Amino acid sequence: MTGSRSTEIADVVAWEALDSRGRPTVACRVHLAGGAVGRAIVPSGASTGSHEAVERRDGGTRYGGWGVRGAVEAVRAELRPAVIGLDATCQVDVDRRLEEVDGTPDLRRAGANAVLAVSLATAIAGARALGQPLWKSLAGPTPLAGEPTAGEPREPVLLPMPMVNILSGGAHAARAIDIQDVLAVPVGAGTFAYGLELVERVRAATAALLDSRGDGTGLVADEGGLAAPLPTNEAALALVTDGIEAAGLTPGHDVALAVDLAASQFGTADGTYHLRCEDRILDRDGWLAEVGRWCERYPIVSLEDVLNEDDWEGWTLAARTLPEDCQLLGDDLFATHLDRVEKGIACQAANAVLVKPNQAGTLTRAQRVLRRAQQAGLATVVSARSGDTEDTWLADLAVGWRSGQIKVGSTTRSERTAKWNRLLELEHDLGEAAVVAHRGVLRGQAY
Ligand code: 2PG
Ligand code: MG
Repeated sequence: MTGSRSTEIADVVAWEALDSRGRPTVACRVHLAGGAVGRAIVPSGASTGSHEAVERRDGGTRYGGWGVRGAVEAVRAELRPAVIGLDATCQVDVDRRLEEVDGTPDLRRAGANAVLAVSLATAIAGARALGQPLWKSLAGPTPLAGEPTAGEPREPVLLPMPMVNILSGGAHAARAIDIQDVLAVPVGAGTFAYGLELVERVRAATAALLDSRGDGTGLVADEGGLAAPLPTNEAALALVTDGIEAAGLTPGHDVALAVDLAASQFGTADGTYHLRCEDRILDRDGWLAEVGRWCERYPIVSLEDVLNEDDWEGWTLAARTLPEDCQLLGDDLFATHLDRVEKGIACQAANAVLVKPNQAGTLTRAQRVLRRAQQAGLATVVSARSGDTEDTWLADLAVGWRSGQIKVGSTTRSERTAKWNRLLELEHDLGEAAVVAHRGVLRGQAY
C-alpha cells in the first residue's frame, strides 16, 4: 500500500552511539516526507541467548571489538535505499522489506542492531506523523501487510505491572552470585505509581540492610541494582525478602519476588548446574528440587530461565513440578522467536514469554510473538536489556501491546528511570481510562 505522501519515508540517518554499559550501539533517525521524525537507539544484552537475532559488531581493537560502524554503514548503504518511499505507518511492510534486504533468518548479515534501529525509528516517526502517542499507534490488532499500524485501543488501557531489579549477580554483576537477578513485584499495588513507590522502598531498605551487615552498597550492577558477593544464591532471596519486611511491607502480599536465574549462564554441556559461589554442582533434578525449596521459603511469583535454553524436556518437567501458581518465564528459551514459542506451547514448557524486540530484530516479529503467546493463554513480559539507552519506546510497547508486565531494571540510573517515568506520565495523562495490571496477570489473565 502506498501511504499518503506525508507518511512516506524520505530519509534514514544512522550513527554510532553508546549504550548504558559504554558500548557502541546503533542510533537511527527516520525522516518522513511530511516532516515527522522518529529517533531510536538499540539496546544490547550481556546474557544473550544463543537463539537471538544476531547483532553486527566490528571486531578488532576499537571499543574492544564492540564497535558498530559496519552496522551503521549497512543502514546507510542497504536499508535506507530499501525503505525510502515506503509508508511509515505500515510497519509490517517496512519490516518485511528490512528482512528481505538482510536475507538471513537471524538478520546477521546487515545486523539485527541495524535492522531494529530502522524498524523502531519508523514506528516512532509514523506515530508522530499521525499525531498520536506511540503507545496508541501500537494499540489495536496485529496489523497485516498493507494495513496501517494504528488501531483503536481497548478500554481500559492496561498499564503493566513492573518487575523491578533489586539485586544482581551473574553476567550483570561480575558473577558475585550465580543467579542473575532478584526482582521485586508490587503485587498489592492498585496503581502503577504506588507500585513503583513500594519497590523503591524495598530497594532502599535492602541497601540499608546490606550496609548494616557490612556487605556494602558500593557496587552497582549493570541494570542499576545492588551487587554483593553473598555466600549463597539463597542468601540473595533471603536478603530481598528481609528488605521487603524492613520496608514495612508484607512479603507476598504487598511485594513479591521474581527471579531471573539465567540458568544457561551456569548450566554446563553435560546438563548439570554449576553454582560457583557455593562450590556445588547439581544435576537437573537436584537443581529443580533446590529451586522448589526456594519457592516454599520465599514469596516467589515468577521464575525466569530456570533451566538451560535448549533443555525442552527439562522445561516441561519444571512446568509440572514447580509450584503451579508460579510464573515460569522463558527468556533465552524463547529468544522472542515465533517457532520457539510454538514449540513451547506444544510441549507446555512454560507459562510466560519474555519479549525483547532486539532478540527478534523487528517490531513486527516481536509483536507476533507477543500476540501468539497471549492467544495461547501465556503471560507476557516486555523487557529492556542490560545494556540499554535513554529511549522510552519500551514503555509505550508495554501499554500499546497490553503486555501486562514490564522489566526494565532498577529504580535507579536514568536509562531505567526513563522508562518508569514514561509509564508514570501515561498513568497521569490517561487518568481513569487506564488501570494497572493486577496479580492475575502473572497467570496470563487481564489482557
Ligand atoms: C535478561 C536481560 C535483562 P540481558 O536476562 O532478562 O535483565 O539481561 O539483557 O543481559 O540479556
Ligand atoms: Mg533473562
